[in-house]
Amino acid sequence: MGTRISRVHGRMVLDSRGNPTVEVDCLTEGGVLGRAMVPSGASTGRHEAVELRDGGERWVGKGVDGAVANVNGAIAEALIGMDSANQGAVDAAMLALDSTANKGEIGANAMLGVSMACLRASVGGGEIWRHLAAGGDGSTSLPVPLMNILNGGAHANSNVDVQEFMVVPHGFDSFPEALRAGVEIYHSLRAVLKEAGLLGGVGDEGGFAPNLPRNEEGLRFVVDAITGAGYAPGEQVSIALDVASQEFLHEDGYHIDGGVLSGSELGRLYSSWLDDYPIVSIEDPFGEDDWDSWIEFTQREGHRVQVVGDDLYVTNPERLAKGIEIGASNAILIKLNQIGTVTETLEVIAMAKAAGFGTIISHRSGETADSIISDIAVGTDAGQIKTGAPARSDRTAKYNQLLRIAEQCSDYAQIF
Ligand code: 2PG
Ligand code: MG
Repeated sequence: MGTRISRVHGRMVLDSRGNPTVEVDCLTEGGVLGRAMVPSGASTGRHEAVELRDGGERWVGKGVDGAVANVNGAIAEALIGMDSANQGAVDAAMLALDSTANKGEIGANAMLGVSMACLRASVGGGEIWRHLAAGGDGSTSLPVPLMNILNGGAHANSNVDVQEFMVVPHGFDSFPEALRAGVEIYHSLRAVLKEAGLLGGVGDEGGFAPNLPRNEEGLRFVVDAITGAGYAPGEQVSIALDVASQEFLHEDGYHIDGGVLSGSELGRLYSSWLDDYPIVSIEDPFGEDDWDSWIEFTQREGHRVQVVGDDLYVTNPERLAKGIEIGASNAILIKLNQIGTVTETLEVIAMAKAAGFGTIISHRSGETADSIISDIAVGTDAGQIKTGAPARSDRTAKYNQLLRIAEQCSDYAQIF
């Protein structure tokens, strides 16, 4: 059987922040090589699966020798001879090697590298997005990109609390046209910030990273950038935020704009932004365990804005089931490395869709040239992708893969 796994080999490579990460080669008996690289977050959720790091002084504590050794040892031993085309069995075999609930022994970075490499190997020279669509309900679409053009929070060395100000080019007939709008707006924002004397460097995801007097100023600049590029805010291009509020949640409340707010007060601040700006999506508006604030806000505003759980759900089926049951949000951010295998990721996507939740396939702030999330977004008909600014190769790799896929699949998701 040509798709049988003949070799699994892990190695350390570097990610976009200059930190070690795991790359895996999966070889089949038919001579096909599947290769994948694992991303890494900065504003990580407490409930994410474990990313195994060596600690100590080498690589500033971020070495992945242990994770690589697990790939080349226990995982390789378990997988050689298995059929790479049976993703479920491959992932189950890896899960069986780890007795913890959070992949703390083998490491989610080790498992995910193998899981993705196996998926690549199993399609041979074919397209991953087609393979995934065939294994699902067959539907595909090019996702609406949530493009992070202004970086703050843990991804920038600035005073801006909100982590991501994104533009959402939804009012277009095709993905390439939508992408062009996002790119033109990115360049327009550069000009707007330069004019204001605020142009400095960029943050981890390629967006500009100015200091601003208040977070709301970020919204104003983004609207100016949209109009400056000649697009209609709200009609053609709207705004999405990732507040990543867990990062500024302390014992006494949410520290934002120099003040301290309760969850209800923070929700009211968002409501006032919704009144004044064309915002279609807010991610992690509240902390990862502040379920009550999530429910209150989603009940009040869920009809007019997408409320997205990232740190809240960490792509975990149990946490998502709870959120669906209590109405904590109406959408989920999907990150493969939060849960650690392709199979579990696909299950969470299916579960979210069945509940009528929006699904956004996402990169991490520490990325690589791997563009598998583009294929996953199309092949699962997720509708949305979040993959940073249209700048820096680690981010543009995803947009460029979507441009390639757009030559074969022309449906642009109609969201918002
Ligand atoms: C997020 C992500 C990606 P990180 O919070 O959504 O933008 O950031 O990878 O640092 O968790
Ligand atoms: Mg987030």
